[in-house]
Amino acid sequence: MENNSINLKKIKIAVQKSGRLSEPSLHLLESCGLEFESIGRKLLTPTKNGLFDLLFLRDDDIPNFLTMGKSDLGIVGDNVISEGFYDLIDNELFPLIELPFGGCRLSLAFPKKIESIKEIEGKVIATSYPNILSKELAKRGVKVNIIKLSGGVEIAPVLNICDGIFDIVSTGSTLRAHGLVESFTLFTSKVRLYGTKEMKEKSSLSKLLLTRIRSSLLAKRSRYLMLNAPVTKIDELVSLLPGMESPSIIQLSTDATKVAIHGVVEKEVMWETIEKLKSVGASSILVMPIEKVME
Ligand code: PRT
Ligand code: ZN
Repeated sequence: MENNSINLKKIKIAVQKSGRLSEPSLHLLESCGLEFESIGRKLLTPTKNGLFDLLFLRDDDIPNFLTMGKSDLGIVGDNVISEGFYDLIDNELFPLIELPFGGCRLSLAFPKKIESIKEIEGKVIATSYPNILSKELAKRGVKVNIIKLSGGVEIAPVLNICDGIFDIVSTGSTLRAHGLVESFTLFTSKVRLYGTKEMKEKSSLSKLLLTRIRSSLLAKRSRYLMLNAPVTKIDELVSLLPGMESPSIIQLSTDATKVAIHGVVEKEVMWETIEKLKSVGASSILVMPIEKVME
């Protein structure tokens, strides 16, 4: 993104300084053409084009910087936003784009499997997420005694501090290592680009950046497919390639009974789509990554 427009107001983007979200957040911004010195990571680093400042923060502080107007955009998990800033969602803090990393769930876990959530009534639960826990249990009509811990939650049952815990789970290996069984998932968290009201209402630079981010995510989750096909099967094959705009049909120089079809398919359904294409008569199928989608 070049700074060739003098009317663009500089945007501050907050990313986690060091942790699970740091690298994927920076990769995402780099894939949108933002260049910056990440080595050393000063708290505030301007991008080379001078259009953006990156703020490197603890993830828990990102929402505060947004609400104080010290940052315009921030990459953070729903768990952090919902725990500390629930009332500000869609009011001062706007979820703008869901990102494909850092997703997790918040679950109740106990030394033994518990079958019905009603069985946990009155139990003592340790967690770093007391607000999410009480809100989610209230929805389910269950009351527990909550102990707030800021870390090391999974060892609390062994130390007889509590009956069970409510914590982030990703693969489940941390729970297993501490002899705990995941019993109920109460909250699913996605990492998102959150923004202030001004960003939501699309200042011209944020509009540009948001479009770049969406395009970059689309390119990452898509593949470009090239295949040969009998002329008689064009309609059927095209209907299997719904990605982006309509696929291109190209005449072959040596065989009038066949055409080449080029189209875009989502990575997730690619293998399934290829099998369907083959069964309808596609041949010489090539799959290529997409560097960028320019919109
Ligand atoms: O220093 P700072 O405050 O910035 O970092 P942090 O230590 O608070 O956060 P960090 O880097 O651990 O995580 C940042 C964000 O990543 C979280 O707020 C979540 O939105 C998201 N996320 C995704 C996770 C996990 N997956 C995750 N597995 N955050 C933490 N965990 C921990 C969890 O607490 C537990 O200890 O990993 C363990 C469980 O993992 P599994 O794979 O063993 O189940
Ligand atoms: Zn944190």
